[in-house]
Amino acid sequence: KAPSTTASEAINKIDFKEAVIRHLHCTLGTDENKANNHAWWKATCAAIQENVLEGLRKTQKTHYLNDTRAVHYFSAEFLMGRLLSNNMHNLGLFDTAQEALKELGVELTDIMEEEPDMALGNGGLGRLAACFIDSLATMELPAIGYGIHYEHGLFRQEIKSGAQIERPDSWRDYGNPWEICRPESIQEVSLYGYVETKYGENGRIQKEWHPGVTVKGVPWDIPVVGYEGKTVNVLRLWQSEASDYFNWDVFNAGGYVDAQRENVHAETISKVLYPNDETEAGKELRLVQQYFFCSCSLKDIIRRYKRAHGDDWSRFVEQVVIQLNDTHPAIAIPELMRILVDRAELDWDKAWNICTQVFAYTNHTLLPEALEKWPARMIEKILPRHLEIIYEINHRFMALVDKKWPGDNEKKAKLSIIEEGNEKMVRMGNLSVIGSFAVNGVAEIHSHLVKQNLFPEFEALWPGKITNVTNGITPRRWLKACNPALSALIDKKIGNDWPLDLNKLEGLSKHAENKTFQKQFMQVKHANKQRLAKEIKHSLDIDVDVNAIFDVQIKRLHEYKRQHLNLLHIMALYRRILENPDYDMHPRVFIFGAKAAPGYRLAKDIIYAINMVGNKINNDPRVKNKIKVVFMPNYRVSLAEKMIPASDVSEQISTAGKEASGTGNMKLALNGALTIGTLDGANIEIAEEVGDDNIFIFGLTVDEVDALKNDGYNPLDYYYRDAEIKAILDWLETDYFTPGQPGALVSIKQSLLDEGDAYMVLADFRAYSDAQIKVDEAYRDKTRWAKMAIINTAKMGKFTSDRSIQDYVDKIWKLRACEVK
Ligand code: 26Q
Repeated sequence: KAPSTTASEAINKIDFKEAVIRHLHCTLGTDENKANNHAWWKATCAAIQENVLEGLRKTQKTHYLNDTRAVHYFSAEFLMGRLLSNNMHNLGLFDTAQEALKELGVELTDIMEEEPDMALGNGGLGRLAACFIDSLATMELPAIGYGIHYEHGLFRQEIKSGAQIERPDSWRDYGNPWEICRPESIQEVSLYGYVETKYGENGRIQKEWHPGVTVKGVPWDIPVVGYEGKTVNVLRLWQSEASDYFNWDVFNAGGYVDAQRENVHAETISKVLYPNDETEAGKELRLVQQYFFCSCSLKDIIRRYKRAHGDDWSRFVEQVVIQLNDTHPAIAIPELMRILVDRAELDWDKAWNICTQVFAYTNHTLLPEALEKWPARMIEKILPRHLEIIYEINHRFMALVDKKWPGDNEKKAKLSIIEEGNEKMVRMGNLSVIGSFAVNGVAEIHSHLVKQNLFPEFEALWPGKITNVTNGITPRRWLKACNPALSALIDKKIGNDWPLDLNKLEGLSKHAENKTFQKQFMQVKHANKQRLAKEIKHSLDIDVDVNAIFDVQIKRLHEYKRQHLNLLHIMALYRRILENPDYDMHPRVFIFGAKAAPGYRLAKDIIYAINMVGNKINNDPRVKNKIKVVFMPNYRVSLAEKMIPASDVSEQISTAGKEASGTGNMKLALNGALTIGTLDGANIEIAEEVGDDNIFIFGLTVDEVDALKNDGYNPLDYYYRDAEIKAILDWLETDYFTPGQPGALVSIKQSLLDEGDAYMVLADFRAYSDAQIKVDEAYRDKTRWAKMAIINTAKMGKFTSDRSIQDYVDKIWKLRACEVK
């Protein structure tokens, strides 16, 4: 009989066991007999980290010696999730570790559950940043992620009597085994104060900012391991601390204790991640956060550049490209100008030339309420010199606009960084476009709409500057690590190099009609569903039928994403069953995961409604378990990793034109879920890949949404003309789902009827319901469904984040890979 492990693996296993035990003893001060799962987890991380750090040292040395050009990914959010499983997979140590621990009597999958998620992001944008740095390391591209070391990540969600409660997230309470503090690279950041105008000896006007406050930025490095472990890049996150010395100029000059100083304590800056999703908040601390990490990061980049090139700025743009993840880091543009003009004493044009060759900007939204604007007065108070610089940038830009469109004040008003009005506002989107050499949207249709609707004047002024880079997801985390059974099946069928070349999955297509393969594929799905069913039973005490369709909608809660459209359809099914006990449908489990921004009333009402309607349906014997509704609390990366492999149906039902891309749609399809969705964001490109027969597309298109809006959309038309819609909405007004509390769910009805149904839920309802009937029919045909599911997995090659990164490299970054030996 062949040995189960090769000789080198056996040695690795012994070494690994030795390392884990050593860390139990020497790092954690415990031993094999006393250690609990948490200690085993930490010791295992420490053993893995030894390998990670070796790769990090080699990578940094190689990049330094080769003086490589690098991309600097600026993002207020990095939604990393858990790192142990990912790092083990990328180092090729997963099996070794699993076997080693087994021999020590420890189950790896159990101890992995000890790791808290690094939830330093809200949703799609933050997770995209995490997938991108995984791909950058995998593709051996010199890159560094820059962000904020939040003490508290996105709030933990609890559900009490159906309603969302927010609790603080404390991911570092028991220490983070992956991060390394780098006190040698601390930076100082200034805030508040005033600007003094001086006249230099050559008559040149000099501006000197006398800050009111100085704070320290302490960098924490998280190693980012590429697949196969060659390149290890870093994610550098800044933590704020009180400075050792204050700048007392304001006090001395004004003779009074500046009130601002009380406003922002140094330590508060990196205390908590703002939980807003797609709504602009305008909070002072948020702007301070943005400036804080941008300023630290720029100084860090410049320090590294100067180490190699001294004061010669001429090669800066060859070495440095900075990608702005939405407008959250846009303040980096005037900050770099300040450093170049006020500190390095470059003349304006030279400085501006550098700036506009360094920055590139990714747009993630078209929603007007989500476009960042800051009151000029607020910027003036926090960053007085930066406001002057913004005005100067704008002044010169307006002159350029006047050259192109002489005397056209309408054009100027639209293109200006400053929005005039009751309160002057600084438009961060306009600043980002003007200060960058490239602008991109995140899916074809989104980029098209950025050009056509959001920035048409910029498109006319600078044709070609706005481009598309369709989003992607890392297949290492979102297939290999989260779905080991499917990965093993795929390995067996087409070989194991697909994680690096996802187009290889296409090789599964030719087996899509093979009965044996179909059976194996669906057996994996079934086993994943059993695991999720257990989790549902454990956390919510709801029994779900594993033979039912697992229909999943997981994403932040927002009206445009239309979780309430899903809910209205569930109510329709319920009503049909009550009216006709023999109503013919395959049993279905509707599973939701969603956090609502704490201040978003209607979003919270929708969560409450899902829970109350679900509770009623789940406990109504007349339903005979044909429908179950499950709201999984505290949706997060590690929960997504359990839900996605167990999904049959992927709900991607945003109003056309509103979802920039979506990335959950890609993760679900990759794991063999079929999409029911609108022609929005990346759904369109998914449909192109899988073909119309393998996706359930419904609803208004972008053009039809626009046309209906222009014709004067009236939701009451749908209410009065569709008896089912009327019955459901009226139902919400009763106390049927909220006994003793009539009207508790009425805000949903109001938003749809009285407030105009801005997201056209009622207009799409019937088409959605019809599409759901098609889903039901398809599922009943086992062979057909298996084939469709396989084709979905097979056709997802395009959506690897490696492809997205290659697009950025080719179109924008002009980077070269650097092999690390
Ligand atoms: C704004 C102001 C104040 C505080 C917070 C914010 C804030 C924070 C996060 C605004 C927006 C976000 C996140 C946006 C986001 O996740 N957008 C999503 O980005 C994905 C990646 O490109 C897309 O796939 C989604 O379509 C898009 O909604």
